[in-house]
Formats: sequence, structure tokens, C-alpha cells
Amino acid sequence: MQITVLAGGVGGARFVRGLLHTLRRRVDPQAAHEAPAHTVTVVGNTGDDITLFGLRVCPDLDSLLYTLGGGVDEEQGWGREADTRHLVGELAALGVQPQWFGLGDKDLGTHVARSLWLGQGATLSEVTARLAERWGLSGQGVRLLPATDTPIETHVVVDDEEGGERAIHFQEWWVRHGAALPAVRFTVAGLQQARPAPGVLEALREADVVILPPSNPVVSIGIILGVPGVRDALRGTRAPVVGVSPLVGGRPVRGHADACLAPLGVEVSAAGVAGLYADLLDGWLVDDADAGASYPAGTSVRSLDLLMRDVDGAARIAGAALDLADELR
Ligand code: GDP
Ligand code: FO1
Ligand code: CA
Repeated sequence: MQITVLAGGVGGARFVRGLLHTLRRRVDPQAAHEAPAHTVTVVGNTGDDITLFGLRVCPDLDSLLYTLGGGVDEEQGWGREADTRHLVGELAALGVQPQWFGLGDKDLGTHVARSLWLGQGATLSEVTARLAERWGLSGQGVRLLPATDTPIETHVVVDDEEGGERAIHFQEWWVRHGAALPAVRFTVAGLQQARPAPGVLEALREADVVILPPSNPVVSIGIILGVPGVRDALRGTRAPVVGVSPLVGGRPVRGHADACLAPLGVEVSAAGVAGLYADLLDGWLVDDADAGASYPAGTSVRSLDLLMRDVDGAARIAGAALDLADELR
């Protein structure tokens, strides 16, 4: 079975880890030691990417790599487990800016390698494949593709002190300002010229099921859908497209999706998010708390407990997404 998932960082990564768990459990025990019977192609958001200290950092791809590879800081959901901050401490002592983005020493190894390989002419897809090898993804039946090899960066337009507007990098808005500066709008540098990375459109067209995990609908999945050709491929695929709401009871489970929906004028609810995907969504999983709302016509809605408290919880939700896709096929 070919499963394609469009993913941001923490929400996407935890969902995919649960999906792999449920796929392993569904496999015939006789075949459990053979190569996986599924391919999960994960298309990762690259709009969060940023160059700091000359190093290319891809937060969402790295959250996917570390979570699926067993090396993530579980509490944060991003960065490496048991990491130290010696290098950024030294940079701070030298007065090197910025100091608002916390990079651990082990995590920096990824950024040094990525930047080195990109500098030698490798594409982001090739670099990501090398990193995926280090984290053992192919052995789990996972192929991790960046949404695009074209460098793109999400910027947030905010009001400035002189009554005008200024654009800041998404990470500065999210991490430095905690998304507390009201966003006027999001822009994505490079998006119009961006091409889907090799394999992305095929993975959408040839999938047996496409899943939109509970990732940020604006700055994670919204960015991937904005890469020219991706949204059309999703609308045209014969596979059922099933989504999982990242909002529970009208609130994000973590992070600031509410602050991202505000400039779009979209209601902060599972129904509001479904509306953003209405042209391509066949099935939509919502929390029991949101079962009573009204959802786009033509979308089959099921409700369940949508909190991924642990891997088993994420596996339960991923299993429900596969079951709904089976019903819709
Ligand atoms: P990010 O790039 O690290 O922000 O991660 P994603 O974009 O992949 O996912 C962020 C979204 O995941 C947020 O809007 C959260 O509300 C959502 N999320 C996180 N944990 C859960 C959970 O347990 N259940 C659900 N339904 N959504 C979750
Ligand atoms: N998130 C934070 O809130 N503070 C940080 O200092 C921070 C550092 C960081 C370093 C590497 C990385 O891959 C991710 C990091 N994140 C940090 C997470 C992150 O960039 C955001 O949570 C997501 O991109 C938001 O979608
Ligand atoms: Ca992100």
C-alpha cells in the first residue's frame, strides 16, 4: 500500500510515528520480519527553513527525521534528546546574533552536514535522503521528501511602529515573539518559482490514500499546498484524501495555529480548518468535542478522541484515518 502524508513538524511527525506503529500491527505476523508491505511517502514542509550562522536549518524535516529515527527530544517535540548548548553559548559570549533560536550541539551536526552537502551542489532532496539513511527511515518503509528543492521561506507581515508594515521571518515571529505580534498576512519568498521536489506529484497521484495529519493548516500544510502543482495533484488524485483536525474544542493542541488562522479570517475550529481543504478533502477526523459542528458538504466526518498522548494514541488515530479511507475507496 502506498500512503502519502503531507506533514509539518511535531504534529505531523507524531502522527506518522503512530501510522507506522499501526501499519506494523496490521501486518500478518508471519510476514512481520519481511520488508514492510507499505511505503509511506512523507512530503515535509520547508517554509520554516532558515539560514542562521551560515547554516541551513530545516525544522520540520528535522522533527520528522528525529521523531521517526528515535532521536527526538520528546518533551519539546523538536531538536535532539539530551542535547547541550555549548556552541550557541560560545556564540552568545562573542555577541553573535541572533540568540533567540536555540540550537543544540547534536542538532547542529545535522545543519553543518546539510549546509556542507548543499554547498557541494546536492539538492535538498538528496541531502534529506542522506539524513534519512542516518535515521533508518527506509527500513521502516518511509521515504521523506521535501515539498520542494527550491529554497522557500515563510515570512510574516506585521505592523511596524511608524504605522507601516514590515516582514519578518516566520521563525522570528513564532519563536522570538511567540506569535504574539498580530500577523497581517503570510508571504512565502520563492514560492511562485518553486517546483515540487522529485517524486512529490507522483506520490500524490499514485497513492492509495493521502493523509493530512494534524499539522498547522496555514504554515505547514498550507505552504506545501501552495507549491505550484501540489494542490491540483491532490484535487486530481483517485486516492481518498483524509485529514485529521489539529484543533480540538476550538483550540490548537499546541502552538499558535489560532494566530495563523486569524489573518485569513478563518474560524478557529475543526470546521474552519476543514473549509480550507474543502476542495480536496474526502474524509475528516475531528475530536468528539467537535462532532456537532457543520462541515463541508461532500466530506465524510468521523469523531473520536484526537489527542496523541503517546505512540499508541497516535496509532489509534492513524488507524481511524486508514479505516475511513477504506470506507471511501
Ligand atoms: P510544527 O511544525 O512543529 O508546528 O508541527 P505541525 O505543523 O506538524 O503540527 C502542529 C499542529 O499539531 C498544531 O496546530 C497542534 O494543534 C497539532 N497537534 C499537536 N498535537 C496534537 C494532538 O495530540 N492531536 C491533534 N489533533 N493535534 C495536535
Ligand atoms: N522552537 C522554539 O519555540 N524555540 C526554539 O528555540 C526553537 C529552536 C529550534 C531549533 C531547531 C529546530 O529544528 C526547531 C526549533 N524550534 C524551536 C521549533 C520550531 O522551529 C517551531 O516550533 C516550528 O517550526 C513551528 O512550526
Ligand atoms: Ca513547522
